[in-house]
Amino acid sequence: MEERIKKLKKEKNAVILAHNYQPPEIQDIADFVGDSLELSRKAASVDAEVIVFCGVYFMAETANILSPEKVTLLPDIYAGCQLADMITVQALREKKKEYPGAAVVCYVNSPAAVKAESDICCTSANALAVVNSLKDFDKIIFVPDKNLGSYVASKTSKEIILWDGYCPTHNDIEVGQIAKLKENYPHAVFMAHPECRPEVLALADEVLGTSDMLKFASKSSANEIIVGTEEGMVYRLQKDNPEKKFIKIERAICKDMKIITLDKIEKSLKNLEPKVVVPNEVRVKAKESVNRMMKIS
Ligand code: CIZ
Repeated sequence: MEERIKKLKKEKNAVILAHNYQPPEIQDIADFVGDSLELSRKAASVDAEVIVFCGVYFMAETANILSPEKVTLLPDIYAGCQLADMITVQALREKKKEYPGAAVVCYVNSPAAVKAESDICCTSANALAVVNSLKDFDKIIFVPDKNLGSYVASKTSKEIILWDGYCPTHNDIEVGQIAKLKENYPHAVFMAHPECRPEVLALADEVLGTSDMLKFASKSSANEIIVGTEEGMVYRLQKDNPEKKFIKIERAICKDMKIITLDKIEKSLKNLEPKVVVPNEVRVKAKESVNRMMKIS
């Protein structure tokens, strides 16, 4: 199947992008593996007509926002994001009415229409820098992840109005699980994703998005690292740093990330479906919000 996928890729002038949370076999056949923003930037810069985005819906949307001239395929159109589904444009408009003087910062894990309705987008890696860059605003509506929002709130002097959204995979990671792992691996460093709950982050040696986890792991002198995020990341870290031991958190699995299969990639390349297309009026506004972020990081 891998050979057939490679052949189809050539025929269609396509490139395969895989998120850090994708299953091993998908990461292994991808041309690039990374976080959602790295991949969308790659989608925009690469010389290909077709992007096969192995990730979830909002990520394929972001790729399409940045490069509408290319065909963006999501091999399973039902690969959604429960966090992104916890906000709608209508609900955000209501919240804006409640806080008329506030700026809206939206985490990249949000629908394109919510990005279009926001002042600026952010990732887990740059959320604090983005919030602090808004010099004219003391109040920020931060959507949709309450855990990332409260982490930012703990590091800034601005007032952060939280949205009641969360990533179930990260939110379900429990203090007890971390305590047990720390007991079993007393010399391990614990790095946690800011989508984890505050009490889990309180136990972390480092709070990092996936791109920064990779940088940290390669530079750190620690030989054992507990990885407080989705388990696909453990595969990526182990592959890049074979001499170190990476310890996963049991049950930290995003089911949506795992519904992409080699079989679906092959079908998708054959039929050039299912496509993700962001309507132009949404795309233009969402791109402004993404571009403002890119100027900062
Ligand atoms: O932006 C991404 O790719 C996500 C969802 C998380 C991260 O930290 O990379």
